[in-house]
Amino acid sequence: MLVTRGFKGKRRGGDADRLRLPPGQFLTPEFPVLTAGPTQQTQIDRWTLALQHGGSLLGKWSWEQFEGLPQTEITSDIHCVTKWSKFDTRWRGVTIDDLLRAAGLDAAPTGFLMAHCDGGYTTNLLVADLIGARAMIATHFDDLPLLPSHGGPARLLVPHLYFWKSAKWVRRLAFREEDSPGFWESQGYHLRGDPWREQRYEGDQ
Ligand SMILES: Nc1nc2c(c(=O)[nH]1)N[C@H]1C(S)=C(S)[C@@H](COP(=O)(O)O)O[C@H]1N2
Ligand SMILES: [Mo]
Repeated sequence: MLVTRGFKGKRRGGDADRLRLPPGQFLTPEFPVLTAGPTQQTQIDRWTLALQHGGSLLGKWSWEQFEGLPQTEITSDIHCVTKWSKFDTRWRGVTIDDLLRAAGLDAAPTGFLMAHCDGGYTTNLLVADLIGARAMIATHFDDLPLLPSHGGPARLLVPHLYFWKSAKWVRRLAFREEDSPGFWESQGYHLRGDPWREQRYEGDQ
C-alpha cells in the first residue's frame, strides 16, 4: 500500500518542523532513555495503581482491572528539558479523565497532584494539566507494550509539559491542595515545566 505523507512530514528541518519545536529544542528521530537511577523491573502480577486524595483512597486497580478500563490513543510531540524533542510519538493507555470516572468521580479534585513511582521518583503537577484528554497512564508505545526502560508496564504521559513530568513506573497518584516539588523540581527545575514558555528552571516565568 502506498501511503502519502502529509506536507508536514515531508521536509525534516523545514519551516513546519521549526514552528513545531518549542524554543531551544532540537529534533531527534531517536527515543533516548533518561532515568535517574536504575530501570525498575515491575512485575505485572504485583502491580497496582492507586488514586488518593489527601489521606483517603479513591481507587485502586490491579493490572487486570486496569486493562479493562477504556483505552485511548494519543499521538503527540514530546520535549525533554535536555533539549531533544521527538515528533508524533504514539501511545495507548487510559486517560486521567477515564481513570477519575472509573473511580466514580464526576469532577477532578481541584489543585495539585504528586505522582509516585517504583524506585522513589516523584513529580508534581497541576490537576488542570492532567484532565481534558491531555494526559494518560500509558501502557503501549507504537502498539507494543511499553519497555521497562521507557517506564513499562505503565507510565504517566503529559506530553504538553517537559518530559520529566511523564513519570515512568508510576504507581500512585495523590491529589493534594498544596503544591510541593517532586524529585527534579526540588533540584532546581520548574514547578510546571511548559516547554512553550521555556519553563526549565525554578524562577523561569
Ligand atoms: N520514574 C522515573 N520517571 C522518569 C524519570 C526517572 O528518572 N524516573 N526521568 C524523567 C525524565 S528526566 C525524562 S526526560 C523522561 C524520559 O523518558 P524516556 O526514558 O522514556 O525517554 O522520563 C521522566 N520520567
Ligand atoms: Mo529529562
